[in-house]
Order: sequence, then C-alpha cells, then structure tokens
Amino acid sequence: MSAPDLDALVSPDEWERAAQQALDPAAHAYIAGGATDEITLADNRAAWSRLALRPRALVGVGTRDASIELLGRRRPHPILFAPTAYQRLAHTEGECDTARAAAATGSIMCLSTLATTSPEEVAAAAPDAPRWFQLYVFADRGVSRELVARAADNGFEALVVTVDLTLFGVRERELRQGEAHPVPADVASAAAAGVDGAVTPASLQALVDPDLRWSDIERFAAESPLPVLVKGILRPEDARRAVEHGLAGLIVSNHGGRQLDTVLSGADALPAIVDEVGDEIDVLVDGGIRRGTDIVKALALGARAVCVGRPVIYGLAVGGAAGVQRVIEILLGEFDNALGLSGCPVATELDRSFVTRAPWAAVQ
Ligand code: LAC
Repeated sequence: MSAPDLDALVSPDEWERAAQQALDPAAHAYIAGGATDEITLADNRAAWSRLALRPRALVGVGTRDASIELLGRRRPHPILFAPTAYQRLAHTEGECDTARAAAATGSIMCLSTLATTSPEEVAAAAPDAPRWFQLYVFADRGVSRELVARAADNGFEALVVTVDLTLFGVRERELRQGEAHPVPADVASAAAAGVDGAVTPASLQALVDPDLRWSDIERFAAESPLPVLVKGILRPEDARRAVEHGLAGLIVSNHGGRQLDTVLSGADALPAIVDEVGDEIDVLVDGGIRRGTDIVKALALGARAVCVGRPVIYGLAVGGAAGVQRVIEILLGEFDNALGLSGCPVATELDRSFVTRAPWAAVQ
C-alpha cells in the first residue's frame, strides 16, 4: 500500500478510516472496540453533539488565546494525550513517536503503565515532551513504587492513577479475535513485575489489584514525589473523596467506553463533578473528543483540559509522529476556530453560558 497523503485527511474521522486500513485487524479490534454493546462507546461522542453552542456576537475575536492553566502551570492549549496501552501495535516507533508529536504540538503525553516503551526510552526519544505517567496499581506495590520512581527520575510531572480497571471489561471485539488477539511482548512494567513474554488481558488482570481503595490512593498521594490525579471518576461523591484524600486533580472518564457499558459519558458526568469540586482541584474530561467544538464544550462545562485517546493512536498508525502531529493540529485548528466563532476568544473565559442542551437532542 502506498503511503497515504497526510494532508488529504482533513477530519479526525478520515484519520480513523485510514487507520483502520493501516492496522492489523486484531490490533484495530483492540484499539477501536468498547465493552459489550458499545452503547457508552457511541454515546461518548453523541453526548457532545447533544450540546448546542450559544455564540456571543461582536466581542472582537481577532486575537485568540487557547492557553489554559493545569496543575498550576500555564499550557499552550487544553489537549493531553490520554494514556493508551501497547502503542507499538499501531506503529513500530510506538510511544517514542507519540512523545515526539507531543513535543512538536506542546501537548502533554500521558504514558501508560502498559506502554511498549519504557519511561527512560520515552524521555530519551523526546526530552522536550511534557509528560505525565499513568499508573495501574499492581497487587505487588513494590513494582508500582518502582515505576513511580522511574517516572519521577525521567521528567514525568504528574501521576494519573486509573481507578476504573479493577476488573477488565468484557470486550467482544477482542473476544472474537480469539487466538489472534494482539499480545505485545515488550511491556516494560510487566517485565518489572516478572511477567515474561506476552501481556494478555488475563495476565494484566493478575497484576492489577482489584481491591484498591481510597486509603491506598491516599498513601500513594502522600508518598508520591509527583502530584497525583485519579482517572475514571463519574460520581460527584467520588470527586469529593479525591479532594479529601489529597489529590491534585481527577479525570472524568469511562475509559473510552471500554470497561462498563451503559455508564454515563464524560460530557454528561462532568457538570455535577465540576459543581462539587471544580473550585478545589483540577477536573479534566475524556471520551469522544473528536472536534474543536467538543473541546470548547468541555471547557464551557468547567473542565480544565481534555484527554484525547483513540485519535492519537489513529494518527500514529497512519503516519507515526507526523501523523499524530497532524491529527492534533487539526483539532487545535478547529479549537481556535471554534473559540473565535463562539465569541469567546480566551479559552479560560468559557463558561456555561456558551452551551445549552441541543434542541435536536432526543427527549426520552
Ligand atoms: C485498555 C486498558 C489496558 O483499555 O487500559 O485496554
């Protein structure tokens, strides 16, 4: 197959289709799939479309400012690369290329515990890439502590503890792959935990501690040299606990619809959580972000930043670092455009007056 013309792919959906062509079918099933009926997977996107924008007229939008503040630092824009596992399934350069694209676009890359590249290699490949580290807390806490120490030693600035994968979701697209299920052999953290060779969902399940509790998170936060966020919060009561347990932030997330199906979308869960803790800690959101207007809506509802998962992997699959860079540039271009056309040229000034429930959203 000839190399695709990256400039010809103008929308995130076109990148997704090109990635499907580029990816091995089993890898595509793993990356694109969600849990059981994939109702939440689809709703993550639909939920942003159920919000309508309310642009403000004649405010002067010739100069726009996409920058935001996150964990006390100014960032040029609100896009982070969500932690996604096994990136060498998408491209031979895997996480190294994703980090290069993060550096090129000023995005924060969150490296997965299940990365196919070690924290040291990522730091060496793209020293300038702003980076956070995602942690699955293993039953063997010693391995998790070692991973955190390696992240801190290698310039990772924050720790994102994923709390919604106590058990692995039921993913039928993957189950259908059977023997063909992609099983990367080169997962640095699994090697540290003593797993030789391939890391399957079953071996992952055996590593991650299903009995993790808030008291464990509190200990992690107290011991961590880095600020700690939790990812996978959908209830305001849990957001309150995140504050009470000393966390720096949280990510409203349903794990890309890959864990428990029919849970709330990020867009629908976000407002109540912002109401509860938005003035106290940083609230981020992920799930279904595919357009610049989705980012405007997320910020208008009170998110500080958004995490983008699958689109990064689709860019990686089609064009390596240049592909990821292009996908993010498309999203950033759309975001800039949407800020201007919404009549809110300063991203941090977005508020709920800019969104309303869309009249076209079905009333059930
Ligand atoms: C997944 C896990 C590994 O969603 O994060 O596949």
